[in-house]
Amino acid sequence: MMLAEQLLHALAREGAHQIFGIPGDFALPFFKVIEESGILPLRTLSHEPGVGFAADAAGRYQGGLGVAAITYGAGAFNIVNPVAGAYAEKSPLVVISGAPGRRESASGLSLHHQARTLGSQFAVFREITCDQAQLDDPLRAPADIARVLASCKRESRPVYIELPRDMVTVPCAEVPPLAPESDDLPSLSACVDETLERLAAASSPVMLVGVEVRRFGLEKELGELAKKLGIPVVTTMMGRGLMVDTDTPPFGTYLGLAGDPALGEMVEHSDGLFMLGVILSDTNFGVSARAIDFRRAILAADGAVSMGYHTYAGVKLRAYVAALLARVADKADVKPMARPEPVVFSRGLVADDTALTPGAIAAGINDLVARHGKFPLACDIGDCLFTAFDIEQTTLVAPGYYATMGFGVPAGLGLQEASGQRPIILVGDGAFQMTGWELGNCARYGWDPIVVVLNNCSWEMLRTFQPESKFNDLDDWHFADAASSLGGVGMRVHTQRELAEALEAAAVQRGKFVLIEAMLARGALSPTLERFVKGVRRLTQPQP
Ligand code: TPW
Ligand code: MG
Repeated sequence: MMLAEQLLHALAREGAHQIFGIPGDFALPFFKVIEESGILPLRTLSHEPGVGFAADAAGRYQGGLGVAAITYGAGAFNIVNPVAGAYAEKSPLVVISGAPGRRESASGLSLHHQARTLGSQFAVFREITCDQAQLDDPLRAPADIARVLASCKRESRPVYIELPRDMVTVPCAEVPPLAPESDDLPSLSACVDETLERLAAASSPVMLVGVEVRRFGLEKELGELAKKLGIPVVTTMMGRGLMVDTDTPPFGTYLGLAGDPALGEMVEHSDGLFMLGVILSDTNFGVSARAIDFRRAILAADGAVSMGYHTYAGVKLRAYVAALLARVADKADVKPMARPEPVVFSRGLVADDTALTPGAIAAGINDLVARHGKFPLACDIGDCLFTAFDIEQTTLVAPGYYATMGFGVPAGLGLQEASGQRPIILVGDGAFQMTGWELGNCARYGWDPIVVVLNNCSWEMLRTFQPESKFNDLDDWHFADAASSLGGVGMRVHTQRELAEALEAAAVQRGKFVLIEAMLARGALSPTLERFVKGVRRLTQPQP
């Protein structure tokens, strides 16, 4: 079998379900094999950032592997930002770049798409991926592929594979099975003992879950663990959408001053904060009303568990959770914890001529969900992300930490491809200007997302920080008018009545994307962004 086929079989075996890509001459031979072998379906998009975001979202959703295939230089450098985001947010993304063949590389000529040296690209990707391989030797390739895919899954971070175009069809042996993860058993057992002691001693433990829980496929297990321990579950901002389909759905999302006050209090006053797969980022903890004392908390993330002043190194989340579950099984003396009131979401959008606000959009979507069931959500950065916290918890992909614009639309396409479910995409006008065009690819693949563009003709989030700058004013692009030429349906709405009607029309219109351009006044912020801005001001302004 040829090298490219072995690579594709290994990807499929390790949890990839499709490849997003854009070819180029250095990648054409590989794309030919992708298409003709049929091992994994190929979904081409229009711009490499879209490819990266869609593949990232598919990997995030599936908890398997997202795959992005691009060409050397121009294609690869275009995908740097999404790969950096996947690194920061721990998304298992495999980047496969075409490259010049060995003879061309040795010709002494500068090759097209070459930046500085032929190795510049490899050096750039070394910085933003957790493992790399150059498949320039068919004898070494199987072991290199196995190592890189194992790293991707173990660390849940992107990896980089460079495939010279003359290596695609060379004969190559099968990629060996990935080595099983080794767990340091003595320390695991001590770690589990101490965890359970600390939780038992706490009077108000809270389980706070973050992105690694989905990446390592542990939502069901943690639901079970929470039930057995009788501990309430809350997600971080980035973990929003986790565990919604378990028996113990989270009570809500911890957003500090920007979120539900009762929930914030519960997390900040907990004497047994049990954090699983949580990234200690400013977006997760930056606007706390009261500094969380992390030394009194337990943090399991990044392949280690820390509590108090010490760390159990080499304790992987999956092994840790499994060991906890096994140990708690024979502990019948856990007392059920008092549970906070669930967060109430606004519903019942009044269909009248009131001008739209982000809060009304959330209410309209909650009504839609009540009538038609849940939709997975893909979100961009901007007030659309804060609006998502006023929508009932559902699967969510969003750049909650790295905060790159342009994620929402292509991520929504990746989410539909991976989940088979129709998503709702929430995106601001500024972000839509970046990657909204990718909707033109929906028709080809039968994707039909409902896209709500929050159009305030503004980089509004930036305006909240610096109101005096006129450069935050954007023009009115009338996005709904472009929908039909991209193969979809567009509706521009100004009032609550028009929004309610448009959402209902979108729900019954299947087979085409529906773009609802929701016109908002500048300064009309979501309740969560309003609280967030106040919270940031409170924390950054000197106290009198
Ligand atoms: C790739 C910086 C963060 S939020 C924002 C900018 C420019 C404005 C977003 O405008 P939009 O949404 O989409 O209309 P809204 O609700 O604020 O009006 N470049 C990239 N990523 C980021 N985060 C920025 C710039 C930014
Ligand atoms: Mg805007």
